[in-house]
Amino acid sequence: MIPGDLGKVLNKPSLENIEGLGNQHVIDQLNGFVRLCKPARVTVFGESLEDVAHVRELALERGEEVPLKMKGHTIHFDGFYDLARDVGSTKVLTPPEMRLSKNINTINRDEGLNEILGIMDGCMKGKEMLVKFYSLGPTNSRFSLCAMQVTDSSYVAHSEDLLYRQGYEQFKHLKGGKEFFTFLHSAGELDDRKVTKNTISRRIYIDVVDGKVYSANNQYAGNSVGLKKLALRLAIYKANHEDWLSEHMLLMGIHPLGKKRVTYFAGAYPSACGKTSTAMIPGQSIVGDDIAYLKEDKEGYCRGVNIEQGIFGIIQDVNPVDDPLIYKSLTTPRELIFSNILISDGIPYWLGMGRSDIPEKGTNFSGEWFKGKKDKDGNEIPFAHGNARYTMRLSELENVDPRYNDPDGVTVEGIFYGGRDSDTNVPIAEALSWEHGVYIGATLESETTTATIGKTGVRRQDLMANIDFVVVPLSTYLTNHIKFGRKLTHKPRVYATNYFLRHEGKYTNTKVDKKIWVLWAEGRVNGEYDAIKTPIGMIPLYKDLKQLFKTVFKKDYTEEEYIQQFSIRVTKYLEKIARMEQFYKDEPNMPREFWDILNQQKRELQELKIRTGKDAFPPISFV
Ligand code: OXD
Ligand code: MN
Repeated sequence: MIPGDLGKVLNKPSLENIEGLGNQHVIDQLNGFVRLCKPARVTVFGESLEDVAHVRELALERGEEVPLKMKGHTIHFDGFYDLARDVGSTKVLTPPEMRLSKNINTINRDEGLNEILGIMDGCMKGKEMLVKFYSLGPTNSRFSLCAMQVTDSSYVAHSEDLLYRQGYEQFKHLKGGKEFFTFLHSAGELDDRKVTKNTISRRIYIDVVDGKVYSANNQYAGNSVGLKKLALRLAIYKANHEDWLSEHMLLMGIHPLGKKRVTYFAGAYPSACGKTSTAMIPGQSIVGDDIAYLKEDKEGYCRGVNIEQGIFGIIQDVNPVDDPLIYKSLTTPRELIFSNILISDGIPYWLGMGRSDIPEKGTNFSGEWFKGKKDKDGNEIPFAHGNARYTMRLSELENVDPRYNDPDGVTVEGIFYGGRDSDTNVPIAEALSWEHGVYIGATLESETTTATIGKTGVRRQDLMANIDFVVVPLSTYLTNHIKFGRKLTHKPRVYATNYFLRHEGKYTNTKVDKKIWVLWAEGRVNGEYDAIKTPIGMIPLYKDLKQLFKTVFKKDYTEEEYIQQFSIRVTKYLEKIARMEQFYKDEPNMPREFWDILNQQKRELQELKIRTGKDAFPPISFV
């Protein structure tokens, strides 16, 4: 018998599940949520196959997802004003004594709680509250954390069943303890299309003190799915108060041609800047494409786990040439959810899919769509959205790494940092030290994309591709990074990558060239290539890239291409340094190493410029 309001709205299996957990903290929280949200009933799920199948059935029954022609495929629409992460409405609840950096969105904790509890009061009237338990990371692993999701959206619960490992049994291992994260979500009032009506009251409030996130009036997974970007924020807070890293990073195995070894890399790229496509480079294996926890092991190596077991991927440009493996998975029967693309006759169509027979009408994120349909500002609505997505399990992919579920994770020997940078960074450069690697991450910049609400193409600072998620002062976060690497006896090498460099408006590389840069980095980690030392890092020798292009793509890589791509754009780097000085100048307690490296790089680049009067230097100048 469960006392309180919860007891009145549970059916028998739910009662058994809640009693089976033996966790009074869970019961207390749920009692509070029931009082607040006032659902008509509450279903508490275990982790049996029937329970998992039931969530998907609910999503179909309620029309939150609609089946497509292909077996297992469904479509979900988020609504016209709910198509990306809403950074503006996402705030950290800060008690009076807590100071965060000025670029982090905050709200006084009492005020914020008052507001969100007001918004969520009665938000589930007449609806069913779903309660699910997950593991962030492989189960039975020292990396992993427990998470409870409470939501009225069966789409959210279904997405989480695809993206995360079930954690009901793991919750039992807490033995009644309160070491878990909680996510309370409500899609709010829905219209006939099952999309959220009151996006104006969309709020995502993060209570780092209490390990809880409240998310209301939204469905787009970056705002609604607690275990994704909401848990990333809570984990960053936790990691920075302990001694590990919670990062917006892929994990992948790199397999050099003709050799038996595999070397694991992590990589941070802002949303829609090549993270998934790096993890999916043909011939390599994917451990994860979005979020990793990194910890030191007993031998002083860095080990990483993917906290997810699925992909919530951007579908634009997934086509047989650029992303053959994902394309195959999206066009064959399996359980997957499409969102915000065009559906016509039960068939999905998305931007850049490589088909020329796109229908002139169908259903998309704007409702019934026809070619030429305009939004209220008179702009033509494309047939699919640029941030449209697919959600599926990693196990559906042919190239999933055999260790993706390993509770000990993989040994991370290299880290990539890359942004959407049209004019400064070379395609790949190796950091001169761990501290320089942290500097590279700290100075990552990128142009905004459709993954967040707002104008696209605006250059902004995005340290470690994590700027939207860092909920501790930036200086604390960077100091934690420096300390983390310092204590490792086997430090990963760090690489700056740039897939977006342009010359006279045109990209200097093709999309597939990233394979060469990652193979070069893998070779460096294994002592195979020499490199040229420059003030911004170690860059490849022409002969090694020429040979890699030849063996991998049977392509002649010319010296002109090399010089164009790997010249050090001194003036541009100096401009970037000035932007960084501006960005970090008011940040108290920055690690001394950051300013030392910045000043040294600035001195060396200025000297070069003054001595020669040139804007850019070909690699040969540094030999
Ligand atoms: C994502 C994001 O969806 O970072 O992964 O926005
Ligand atoms: Mn992401």
